[in-house]
Amino acid sequence: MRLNPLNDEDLLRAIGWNAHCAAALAALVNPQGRPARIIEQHRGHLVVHDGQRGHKAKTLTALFDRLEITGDGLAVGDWVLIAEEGGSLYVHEHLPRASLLLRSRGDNGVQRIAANIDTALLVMALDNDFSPNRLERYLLMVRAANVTPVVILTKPDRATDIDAQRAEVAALAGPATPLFVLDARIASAQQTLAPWLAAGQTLVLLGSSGVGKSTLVNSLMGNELERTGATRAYDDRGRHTTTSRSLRTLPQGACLIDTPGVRELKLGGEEDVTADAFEDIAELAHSCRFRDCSHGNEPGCAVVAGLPPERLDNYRKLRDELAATQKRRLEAASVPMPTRRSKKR
Ligand SMILES: Nc1nc2c(ncn2[C@@H]2O[C@H](COP(=O)(O)OP(=O)(O)OP(=O)(O)O)[C@@H](O)[C@H]2O)c(=O)[nH]1
Ligand SMILES: [Mg+2]
Ligand SMILES: [Zn+2]
Repeated sequence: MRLNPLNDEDLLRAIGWNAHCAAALAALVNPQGRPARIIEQHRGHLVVHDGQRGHKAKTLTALFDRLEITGDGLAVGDWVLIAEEGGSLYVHEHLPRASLLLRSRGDNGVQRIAANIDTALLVMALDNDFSPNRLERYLLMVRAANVTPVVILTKPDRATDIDAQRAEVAALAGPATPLFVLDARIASAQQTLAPWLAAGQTLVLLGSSGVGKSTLVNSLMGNELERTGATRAYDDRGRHTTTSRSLRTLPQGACLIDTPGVRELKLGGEEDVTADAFEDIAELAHSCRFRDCSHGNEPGCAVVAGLPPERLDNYRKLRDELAATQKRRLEAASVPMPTRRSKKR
């Protein structure tokens, strides 16, 4: 499909269009409409951006149904094709994604956090928010989606022991994962994160409420665009100031998605605990006596013998949670769709 000259690739690049998008578009058999990106998602409508400006749009029923059947749905960051119909703008097509971040919701469903993400900025504060176990979950989720994690530890001015906390996180995240300690309120965050902020890149901010995600957006924008909120004095917990996900373009060229703080991150079910977070277990497991050792009560288990007890606990917890999530998702997928007749009975 030829792109509309008023909506050419240069304009789209400003909202993250890249070679993957172009290939996805070229692969469509009979594309209807012009490319745009979902930058906000509301109850009754979407906001899509075509490279020039944002528009309110609705999803065409046919597309909605098609996605529903496959258990999919649209997410902020998705690329779509839009076209007018009867005076309103509709999303007609959904382009295949390069990546999708997922988490489990309480009701057995999954929440699509954001799509077509290159880098996830995992933000954790060095105050009472500090929890290496929680960060481990984020790392798992992000790696499962083939998204590059960058860890940002904020509020150094509120830390109990920066060096020890940093070392603990570095050991957990591994040498390949960039790790920064920075005050989200200061402008030098722009220089620190410059390698990830080039045009064509899309980043998402993830972390608890009150850790400074929106503050960081403002520092990167050089502007007070996002609302921020003070944390509770007695426990440093945030007040859930940001309430919806939104994508914006940074002066450096990249797109950044701010998200509301998550109370508790439940794994989406796609993760691989051993490969993506516990390489030390994978390594030790070669020496277990039994090849299918579950690192429980088996004799000769090298993992139980070699791993610090806390790390072993966290591993078992994540592994069991993941198994339960996968089982639930499998069960949900095998429930036949209710037909009209079976509903009446
Ligand atoms: N002391 C200190 N305060 C910070 C730092 N970074 C952010 N803050 C403050 O922390 C509070 C919460 O920041 P927000 O940016 O609203 O946090 P958020 O992660 O967006 O929170 P939600 O939108 O609720 O998910 C604000 O009052 C910020 O000014 C920091 O490095 N040090
Ligand atoms: Mg916020
Ligand atoms: Zn074992």
